[in-house]
Amino acid sequence: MDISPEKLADAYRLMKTIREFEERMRSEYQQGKLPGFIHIYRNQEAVAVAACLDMTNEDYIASTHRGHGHCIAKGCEIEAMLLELACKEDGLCNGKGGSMHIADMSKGMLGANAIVGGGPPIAAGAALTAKTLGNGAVSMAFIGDGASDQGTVAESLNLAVVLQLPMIFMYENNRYAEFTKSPKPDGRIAERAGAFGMPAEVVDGSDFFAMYDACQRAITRGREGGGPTAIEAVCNRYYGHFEGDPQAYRDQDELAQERAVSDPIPRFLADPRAAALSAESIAEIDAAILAEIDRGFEVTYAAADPTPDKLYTDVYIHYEGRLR
Ligand SMILES: Cc1ncc(C[n+]2csc(CCOP(=O)(O)OP(=O)(O)O)c2C)c(N)n1
Ligand SMILES: [Mg+2]
Repeated sequence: MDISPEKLADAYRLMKTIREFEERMRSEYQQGKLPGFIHIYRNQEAVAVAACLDMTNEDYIASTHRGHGHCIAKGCEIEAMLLELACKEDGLCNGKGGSMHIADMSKGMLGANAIVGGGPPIAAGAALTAKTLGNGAVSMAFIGDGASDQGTVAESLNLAVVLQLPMIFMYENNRYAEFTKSPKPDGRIAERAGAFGMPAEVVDGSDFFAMYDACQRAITRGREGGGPTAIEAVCNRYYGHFEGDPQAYRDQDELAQERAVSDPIPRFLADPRAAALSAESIAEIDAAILAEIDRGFEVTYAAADPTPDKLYTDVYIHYEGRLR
């Protein structure tokens, strides 16, 4: 596996940004300062960052309801995201998307999705666009273990194989769907995807380096016309399903044990391949992240809400000159 010092620093910066961004969000949310409903991605950061590190704005991702990490990893700006999550006029989607419908077409981020299993058909459509244009772009769908059983996912697996699409099925098996523990052993999700006729592997989703290696291979295969790939990233859902869920249904000893071994950030820093990052550069990156988040919240709280006359804008798209 090959990773440049710049990419290594980027990987750390992005994982740490997701962590700090969400921890601050939780705290603001608990104080009643942010509206809506949020799902925290903690301990899954290595998946999003490894997945998007080698992507450009021409590549596509379709996210889930647990999408903050996917957005940040794909390059969405922190301030514009915060404005969106607070439903402000200057947010990424003019305050109309919020956490679960945030999108940034300029970054190839096709949207979070409140419909479980809603992302893969969108990502398959984007992969068909890339294949038709022949531009070497790839398209990735993030899919939860719960979502993996949806018919939309099976249809997308089928289409991706039939059409040999440049697509990656990135399963995030955090072993929980809402309040229900997965009845399936790890590996069953990849096995099913593999049965459609694509390479499918199980990877430790808390190990950034293993994830990056698998993603590099899948992305290269897609760019070179090799068709779709599935990756089952096994990870841990650190917090409850949504912010405020006390996880009373989880065995607390098991949860404590899983939390301790599955934090991708200390695991990344303890890996000899991260040795190129000096303590000074880590401290600099950390300080810059906190300053960016502070500034983002300052701007967000001072920003205007959309005015009532905006209620009926952005409802329909007008395909002027294209559809008649
Ligand atoms: C079609 C559909 N069915 C049910 C729901 C309610 N729901 C929201 S999240 C969720 C669980 C999703 O679990 P998983 O795919 O494992 O993702 P995770 O929350 O673990 O990231 C469910 C059932 C929904 N939003 N959409
Ligand atoms: Mg899950």
